[in-house]
Amino acid sequence: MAEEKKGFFKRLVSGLTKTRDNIVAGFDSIFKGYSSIDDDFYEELEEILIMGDIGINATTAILENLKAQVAEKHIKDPMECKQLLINGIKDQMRVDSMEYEFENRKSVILVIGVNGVGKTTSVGKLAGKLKDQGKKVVLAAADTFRAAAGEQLTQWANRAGVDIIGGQSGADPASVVYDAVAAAKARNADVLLCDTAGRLHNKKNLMEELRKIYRILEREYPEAYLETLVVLDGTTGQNALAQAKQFSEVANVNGIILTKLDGTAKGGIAVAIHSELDIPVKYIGVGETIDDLQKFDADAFVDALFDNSAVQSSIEA
Ligand SMILES: Nc1nc2c(ncn2[C@@H]2O[C@H](COP(=O)(O)OP(=O)(O)OP(=O)(O)O)[C@@H](O)[C@H]2O)c(=O)[nH]1
Ligand SMILES: [Mg+2]
Repeated sequence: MAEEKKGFFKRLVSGLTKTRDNIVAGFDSIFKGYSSIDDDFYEELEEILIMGDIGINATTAILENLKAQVAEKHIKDPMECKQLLINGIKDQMRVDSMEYEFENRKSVILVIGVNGVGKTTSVGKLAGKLKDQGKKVVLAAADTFRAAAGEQLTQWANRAGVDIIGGQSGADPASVVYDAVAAAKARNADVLLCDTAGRLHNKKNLMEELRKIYRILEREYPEAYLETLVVLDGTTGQNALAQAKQFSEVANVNGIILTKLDGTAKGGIAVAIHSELDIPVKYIGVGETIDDLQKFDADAFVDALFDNSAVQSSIEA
């Protein structure tokens, strides 16, 4: 387990190289380049954070927190700000363990998101993780829109070693969920994981479809804890933030799965999403295989994003 975690951190670190290079290069020049902490120093810091896709809200909050600490601790040396800054971001990104309650309860996880962001892949990976924890998992193939969607999810079900319900294209997604609930109950499943279609819905269609699904879940499976996760593609930066916002307007979104953090220069968007929308990033994806999904770990993530020395020591370890 510790080995697996270390391996994942390495992949995260290498995945976020581009993001880190952007931010850290700027950091180094500021923290070393300024001899005193003044307005120019803060302004340059602000610019780097915003350029790193961290977003206006989060940047403002991070800087206010830093300024307060600088005043309180009478800090004079800009170099001392670096660790304060990193720690401040970690604190802001920490996810309460209560946020993973669905992992401990009988639950339904509804996975939504636009086209191609990695919903089906994430459902497959998550199924594998939960199965490894000894849970009985059932998948609902409620993407009935794309012809090959059922087959794609069936492959993931086989990889993860879990059951799958549905998959006939053209069927009503809500009726797939209905059947899947019946199967989950009959098989005494711990987790029912629902993949959904990612076609670009307009808001009205999406709302109607989700409402139908929620109604079935409420009526047929009231004992299950309901978790709605939005999948976002980490390479799309500010666009991902806009999507999260739109989904949060039509559904009660409990968390984010942020995918494709391997190789993106826009990894800072995780901080923006968390701060702007107050929705925690609960899982991150760093690749296409079943092991490439992990719970979000604020310390590991922020180190991978900002801290060259933590990154160095992990690679050497
Ligand atoms: N590099 C990388 N690729 C990923 C990751 N997650 C998903 N992908 C790839 O992204 C592509 C789309 O993934 P899907 O899971 O099919 O996305 P989807 O949201 O289900 O797509 P639709 O059902 O068509 O809306 C696939 O080629 C995946 O292998 C990730 O974390 N890293
Ligand atoms: Mg899909």
